[in-house]
Amino acid sequence: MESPDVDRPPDVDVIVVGAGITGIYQLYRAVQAGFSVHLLEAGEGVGGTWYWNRYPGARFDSESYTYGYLFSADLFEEWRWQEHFAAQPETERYLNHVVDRFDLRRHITFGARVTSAGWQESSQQWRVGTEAGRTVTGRWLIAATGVLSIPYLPDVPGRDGYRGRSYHTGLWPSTAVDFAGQRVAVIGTSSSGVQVVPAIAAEVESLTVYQRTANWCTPLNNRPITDEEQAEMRAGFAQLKETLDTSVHGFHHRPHDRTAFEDPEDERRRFYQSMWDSPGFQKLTSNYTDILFNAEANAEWCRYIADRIRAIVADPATAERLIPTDHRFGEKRPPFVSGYFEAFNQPHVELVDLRQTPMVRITPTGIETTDGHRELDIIVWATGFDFGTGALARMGIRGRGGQALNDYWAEGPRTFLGVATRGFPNLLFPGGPHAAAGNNPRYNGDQVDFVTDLLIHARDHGIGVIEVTERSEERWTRMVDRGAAASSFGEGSYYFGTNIPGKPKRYLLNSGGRPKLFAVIAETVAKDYDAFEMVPVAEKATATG
Ligand code: N01
Repeated sequence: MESPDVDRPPDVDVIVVGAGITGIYQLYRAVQAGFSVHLLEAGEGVGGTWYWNRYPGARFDSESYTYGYLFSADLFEEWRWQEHFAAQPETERYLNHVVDRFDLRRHITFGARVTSAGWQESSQQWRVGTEAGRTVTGRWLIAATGVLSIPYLPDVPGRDGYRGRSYHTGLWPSTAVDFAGQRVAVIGTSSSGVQVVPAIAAEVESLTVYQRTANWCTPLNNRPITDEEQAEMRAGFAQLKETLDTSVHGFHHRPHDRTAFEDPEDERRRFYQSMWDSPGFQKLTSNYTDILFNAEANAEWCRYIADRIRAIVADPATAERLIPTDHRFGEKRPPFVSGYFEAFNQPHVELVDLRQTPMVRITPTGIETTDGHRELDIIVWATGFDFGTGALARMGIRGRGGQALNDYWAEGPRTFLGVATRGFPNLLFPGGPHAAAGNNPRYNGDQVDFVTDLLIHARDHGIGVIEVTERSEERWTRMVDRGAAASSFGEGSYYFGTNIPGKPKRYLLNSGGRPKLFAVIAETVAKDYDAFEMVPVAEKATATG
């Protein structure tokens, strides 16, 4: 993709791709630092995940005030989250507010899906092309394209011949879908599917939930934020920020101080009840400290959850089908629910267990399993995403010598800190693979801060090109791969890419967690970014934008 840019300065210093929570923060930081920036966004609005996943029931399962931005005390002070776990419309409003409050919208082009991105050796800049034919050049390319942005539709026979309406949760239309009086199917029973089911159950004529694997769902325990809590939260902002900036998983929950069997049985039972009643991820972050790694403790907690499911679901056979039997708690990312199990007590809601009666095909009018055919008006695909690398793989990225990123990563991603890869100079991807493992905005924010400081360092030292060293990339990638074996997530988790046919099985998170990220960032900065080879700026290529 070498082009005639040799004598032309880049259009801007920085091209950012993606106006999700990471891209917006990256745009803010880069603009604040004095760079000229152009952000390209495929959607027609800001929000990223919170723009595309506008399906009924979509909401946070991290506490709203720990998920939002912390870079501005004023912003924190003035935005009044309605609920502990905000629903998608509120989050989308919040992100629009941020963009306008900090005057960022003028840097964004919407409806600009990036389909090519080539490193221009001679001019030391990136040349980025969109689906609509627009071209932008920049010294730096920052792909803030997210880990859950490419919806996955399984290749079920007959899928494309279906004549009813069908929607993927991750590509939900901007106009409301009318479910009233419709015969609806939801395929997939993980985080997205279990949010959709109770949200539409009351509206539809019939709801058939196609489950392949039951998940360890526990209550979200969402509720409105009271005035008193609003005031407390504001008064405690500095402390909250300190906690979130340093916490190992990016949550504000206090870790427990005991292993399970330090407590007697009746105490453990009471504790499990308190966990069941606790908000969201506290069931992971504040549970017994050995809950993920002590098989006996994990099994006991699972038995507790199973009993609670049996107590909610009236039909015993349905209850048993909703209880996982093939994985322990925390082996997959656990979903949090509001009224999911209760939905199956309604006579028009039915669970189809695809392990007992596998799906045969989609017909023009419905779904056929080995148990027969069901006529349907709407199919909701809650079947997940091409996690971690999916978006980067679809941007047509080519680095030095025209090498395709997809070829370099054919066996899985190779990164340093989850933000850079060798052979692709001046390309950074905060919030990409080898990154998040917890409350995403906190990790991604750490990476954005590192990336921005790196850009500032380069500018201050007259550096035009940076490229991560082979050694640094190798060390980080090896750390990720070795740590994967000790991760609580099993290889059946999409964190290993195994939900996508043909995708190499590699761990896609940072198995060293946030402490490792902090340590290596600190070491890199202390050593003047020696993890990167740096080449002085060529005089002719200075941004105009
Ligand atoms: O996707 P998933 P998701 N036939 O990959 C099933 C975030 N998120 O969109 O387990 C039938 O977890 C598949 O079955 P199985 C969060 O990080 C957050 O639900 O492979 N079923 C599974 O049930 C989450 O982890 C929130 O057997 C098929 C489902 O589809 C991530 O997004 C809310 C199938 C896919 O589950 C992804 O969650 C929602 C087939 N051929 C999402 N293929 C919050 O609360 C797949 N499935 C913040």
